[in-house]
Amino acid sequence: MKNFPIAKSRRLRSTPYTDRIEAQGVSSYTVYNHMLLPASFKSLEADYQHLKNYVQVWDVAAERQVEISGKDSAKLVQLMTCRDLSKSKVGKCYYAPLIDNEGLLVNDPIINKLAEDKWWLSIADSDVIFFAKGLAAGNNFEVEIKEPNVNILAVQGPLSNDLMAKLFGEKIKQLKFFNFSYFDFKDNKYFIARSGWSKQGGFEIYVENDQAGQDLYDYLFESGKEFNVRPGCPNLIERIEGALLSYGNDFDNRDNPFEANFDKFINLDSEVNFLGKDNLKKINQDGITRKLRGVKIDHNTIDMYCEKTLFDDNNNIVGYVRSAAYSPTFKQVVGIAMINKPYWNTKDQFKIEINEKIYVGTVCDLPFI
Ligand code: THG
Repeated sequence: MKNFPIAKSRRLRSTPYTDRIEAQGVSSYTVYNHMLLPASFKSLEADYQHLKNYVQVWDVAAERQVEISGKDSAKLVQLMTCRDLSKSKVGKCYYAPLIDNEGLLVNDPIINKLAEDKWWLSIADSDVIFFAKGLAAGNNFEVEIKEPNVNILAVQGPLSNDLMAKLFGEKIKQLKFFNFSYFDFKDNKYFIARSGWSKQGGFEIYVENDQAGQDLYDYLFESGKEFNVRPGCPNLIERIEGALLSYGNDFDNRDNPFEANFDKFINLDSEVNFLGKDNLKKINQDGITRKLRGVKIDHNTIDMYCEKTLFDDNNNIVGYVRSAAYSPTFKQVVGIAMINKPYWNTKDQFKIEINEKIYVGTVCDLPFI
């Protein structure tokens, strides 16, 4: 597949920060929730090294919010996820797989509990809002469902604490992982969570006012000079090494949550009512026949625009690589693959074709780091 330009239109939404990242030299985008999501600046590898050593500001407005509020909002949110939210607390964020009636994955949002009757589902790339509206209508739930104008700025990397404390005060350092609170900066209040799609630590600022967000963006760069701040984005290499899963890439609506390693977020013994519960119980009893595993391949490049098939020595299908990139840390290609039983054991070997040549790879545990 050659590089191709994508035509601009209203359907392909820009963000309040697009002009800024364009001026700063964004070098590629992906499309996520019908919106531009930057994919690289200098290069995947240069961005990766910088993210692991300094601090980056990310335009992740494409992580859209589905706001569910009203009397039956808790019931609806619980109906959509197999994670037991009955003991959930306001001020906390919950990573939670969304499941359909068949027990298959719909999305893997962070669920933010803003109040007993107000929730933000910070979604991955699928149209959760229609799923939620359909369920609300079918169940006669008293809820309001909308996509509010929220545009997240993520501040990620080992120096993110220092940069954020400089703007929002030392008390932001006390914010715990997957908790959120409100912090002031220049007459504006910001919803800030300690979270983000990297393993380097950081925060996510859920910006509700475009102008305030744009000003904040500029202040982050002005104040961040001493920390070598740069624009960045979710980094393919870093997120594969950390096993941060990507809906549409690593798993989709043809996979169940056991296959995608979501076991610790599946609460089948709880009292709560959620979609697909009986089917998940059956899947759990029968056992799965494939699951997501790490793979290492003895090569220095791989181009991913579709699944890549893995074979054994007799040309039986071992599985499919779903995301992969060259890792400067491991000096080989690392990837996330759906591997069939019985080929899924650590150190099991397979063959893969890349650019018309055959290479050898091995199955390994996730995460890599
Ligand atoms: N932040 C926000 N919204 C998002 C994402 C995000 N929406 C889209 C996408 N990312 C949703 N998917 C994920 C996947 C992984 C994590 C968060 C969102 C994640 N996982 C941690 C881990 O695996 O180490 C912690 C999970 C846990 O144990 O609770 O952070 O990034 N706003």
